[in-house]
Amino acid sequence: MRTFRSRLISVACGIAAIAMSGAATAAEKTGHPGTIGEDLRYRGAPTMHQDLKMVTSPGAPDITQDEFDQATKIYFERCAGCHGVLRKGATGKPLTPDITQQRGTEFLKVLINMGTPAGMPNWGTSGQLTEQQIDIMARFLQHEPPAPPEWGMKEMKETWKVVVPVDKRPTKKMNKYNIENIFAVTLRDSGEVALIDGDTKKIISIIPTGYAVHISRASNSGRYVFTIGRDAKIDMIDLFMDPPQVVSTIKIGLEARSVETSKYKGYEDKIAIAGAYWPPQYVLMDGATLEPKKIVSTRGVTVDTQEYHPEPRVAAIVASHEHPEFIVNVKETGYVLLVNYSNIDALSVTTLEAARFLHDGGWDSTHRYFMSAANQSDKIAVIDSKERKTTALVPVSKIPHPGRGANFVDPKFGPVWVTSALGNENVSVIGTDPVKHPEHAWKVVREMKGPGGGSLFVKTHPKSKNLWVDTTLNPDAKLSQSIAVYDTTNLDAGFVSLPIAEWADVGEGPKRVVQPEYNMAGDEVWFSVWNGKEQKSAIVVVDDKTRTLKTVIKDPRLITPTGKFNMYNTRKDIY
Ligand code: DHE
Repeated sequence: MRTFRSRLISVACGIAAIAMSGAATAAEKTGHPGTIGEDLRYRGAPTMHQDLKMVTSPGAPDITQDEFDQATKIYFERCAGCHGVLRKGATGKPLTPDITQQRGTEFLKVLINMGTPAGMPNWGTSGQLTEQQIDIMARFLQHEPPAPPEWGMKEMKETWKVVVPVDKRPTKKMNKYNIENIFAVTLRDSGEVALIDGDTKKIISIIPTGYAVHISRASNSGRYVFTIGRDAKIDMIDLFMDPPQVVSTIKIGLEARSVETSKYKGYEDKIAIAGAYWPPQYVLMDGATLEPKKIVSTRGVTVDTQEYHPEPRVAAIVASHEHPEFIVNVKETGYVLLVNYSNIDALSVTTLEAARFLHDGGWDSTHRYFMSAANQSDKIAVIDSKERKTTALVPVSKIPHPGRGANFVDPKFGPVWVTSALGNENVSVIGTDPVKHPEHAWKVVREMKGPGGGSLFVKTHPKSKNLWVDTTLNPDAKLSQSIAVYDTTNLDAGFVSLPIAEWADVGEGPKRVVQPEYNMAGDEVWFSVWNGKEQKSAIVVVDDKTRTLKTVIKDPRLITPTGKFNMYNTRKDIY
């Protein structure tokens, strides 16, 4: 069984091992110029190497089927997150045969073994790949990259299953739970979601889902939860049932991260959408059954250099409140798409220019402006969902990572939205009120010192004066195991750190503290203490007013909890 450490090594293109060794925090230690350890640790590895067909190319050295299988596994686990599935290059350099054949086997072997200051990690000398594996990789890279299979309507239909038809579902809530205050908690490494009753803190049920569910979103009605696995499997859970259970499921590709349902007046829950990393596409589905209706490819040219990109992945998706539209971040091309679902058979898509690589984001407090992180451009794109335009590209400090961000009223600058960052310690506060505070709108009005880089998520609540900032991926265990909290009415005072992992008292392990999430009332905030698969994890619930420990949710079934989604707050876009 894989340990937490080995999993982290693979998700970080392998090189993260260097950063995990303790002191290594800086770019120079990662061997990837411009890429810091915190970022590398976060880069994911596609999981789909098993679906690849062997390709051999003229001019390339021989490779056997067995070597090809080994090489694709290594490539997808360790390299694809940076160099791309099709090796066209992303954070890493392109590795296509026109380049690699010119270099030749011996050159590539040295490169892979030793690494270079120009960007190649030292796979051999760091002990991560054997001499034999390096030889295989050097030969493999001179062949055309094997493309994973496409996933069209036929494949979707074959995996689509309505477990409980709409007319067989209950017409009213059959259980005793306050479903608005249920938390859907990702159990990352067990391929499940835990539904936890926010009132009693008891686990309602553990639901098998896709692999490593990335996010859960609540339907507009609040009745359904949609989860999407890394393996692109969506499960639609009916919270009216007793116990809640999956009523429809579908696999929309081979890799995915985002799912959402329609929220515009008159179209509530009529349409669902999911975005895939592979194939690069999104799909519109029936909101009640997940029946796939329309698949749209995102392959196209980049916003800046205007070059064709073969695999622009679909990142965050939100449902517009201003038009019958989904707002879709396309990562590698740097465009934001406004996908109008009012007539699926004559789909109209507005393409807005933003910047590369679009990743996560969320609404400002009015739910008109979508604030979206272009993480390799160090910018926040402000998308006006009403006027359908890019309002601003706000420069922020290195590698912003807001999750959905956090909104509050700054005593000096009025309504603001906040992001923390993977790449540096700053917490950037951006003015969001162009009407009453036009001089501050779409500008960083405060750059607050945070505890350190490696932050993934921030959170507050309209009823709270606290702004919570995690530092999940910071190599210093003291930081990755604690949370920083600011008083939004006195930001100049700086932050206070709370030892969340210590409060969890779960024993050994990395115990990374990740993703603050409020309950429905906004008076308590939940943190995952994300430990190794074989170690004890927990959820720590903190009283928001007193910032003291309220309770620790512990259960052997809580395996590697990461994202938590309170049904009410997720449904109403409260953060
Ligand atoms: Fe995430 C949100 C992609 C790694 C936990 N993550 C998102 C979103 C995207 C994304 C596109 C926004 C979805 C939306 O709003 O529609 N995440 C990726 C990656 O590509 C990456 C870097 C590597 C990978 O292979 O997945 C990655 N993410 C992670 C993790 O390692 C985390 C910490 C643990 C895990 O479960 O894998 C993680 N990501 C999350 C969470 C959210 C998220 C909890 C939602 C936060 C929220 O409050 O909305």
